[in-house]
Amino acid sequence: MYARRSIKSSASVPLIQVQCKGPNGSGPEWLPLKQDWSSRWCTLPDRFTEEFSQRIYDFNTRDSDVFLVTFMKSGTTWMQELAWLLLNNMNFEAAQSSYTMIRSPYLEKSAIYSDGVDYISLCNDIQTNPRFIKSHLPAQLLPPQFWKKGCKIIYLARNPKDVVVSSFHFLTGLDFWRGSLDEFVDDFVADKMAFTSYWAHVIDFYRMRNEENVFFVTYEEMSRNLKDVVQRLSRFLDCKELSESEMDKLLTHLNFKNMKGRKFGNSTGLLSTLRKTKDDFNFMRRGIVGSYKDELSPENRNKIDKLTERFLEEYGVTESEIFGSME
Ligand code: PPS
Repeated sequence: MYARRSIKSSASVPLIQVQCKGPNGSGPEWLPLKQDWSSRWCTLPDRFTEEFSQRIYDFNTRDSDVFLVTFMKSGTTWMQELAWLLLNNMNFEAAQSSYTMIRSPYLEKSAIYSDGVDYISLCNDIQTNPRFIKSHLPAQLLPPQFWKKGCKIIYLARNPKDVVVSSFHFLTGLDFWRGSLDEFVDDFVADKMAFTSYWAHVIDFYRMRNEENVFFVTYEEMSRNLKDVVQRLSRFLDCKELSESEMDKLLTHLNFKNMKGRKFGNSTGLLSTLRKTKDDFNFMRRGIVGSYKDELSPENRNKIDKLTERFLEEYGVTESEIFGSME
């Protein structure tokens, strides 16, 4: 069902690549997207064993489930906080008394962190509905039931240069990465970073964006007009329309500075219980569009842009069609 191969990378944890061959060897036939899946390898920590893949494959969904799928550092936690509140009747009190990452668990987290918790079982055993589960897995490695049952999926994408900068700081801060930014960019464009290929991850969902159960949105749209995203998402999730004062309260709650300042809005504390973090580590780093402009050298930008051009050419899509202009 799954092929795997080992790769050499500069990451501080061993990585492998996984491909979904499907039960008949021709890829994940349960996905609405029909294409040749033989080029879709996903880089993952080697803790993503055959047995682990099978457990994800067997994961039972419920009709009311909502999943949030993102490539790492795309604004997942921001969207988790927003969608969790919509799905939970705007319960700000609960949102202010536990971490977003606890209220909305991470399906494959046990393959990343070794804190002794079995997160697949944890997701499985949630008693309340709807469950709101996060995953960084690409479409073909997600549980087939997502698709067979038509569960609601929110897909959040962020432009690749900001993803690289944010990932570099995050992985360095958590000691998952010990090299330079130049080496990091090289590994990213060579698909030697966890969850890459970045573009395969994004484009597959972009091409499924008109499926009834898929809500495709970008970090850039959230930054430009969060109110509009809230309204569209609320309709997608069949939530009640927000009054003006509820909307104002929600937008204030989701504001970067406010989230950063709240103990349970900022995951820095929680992450430091999972890994030894560097002294200057802060999960809520800059929270802007275009931080790559003052952090990536022209050479590194060029490498990522070349990857983008090469990849998107085949699909006749441009980066600015997906993310809007970043100039
Ligand atoms: S993770 O670890 O993959 O789940 O990280 P993820 O949550 O996807 O991404 C973290 C980045 O999102 C930024 N962030 C926000 N931006 C704007 N507003 C709000 N409220 C917000 N919350 C989180 C966070 O700062 C990381 O981006 P960078 O560029 O590193 O600041």
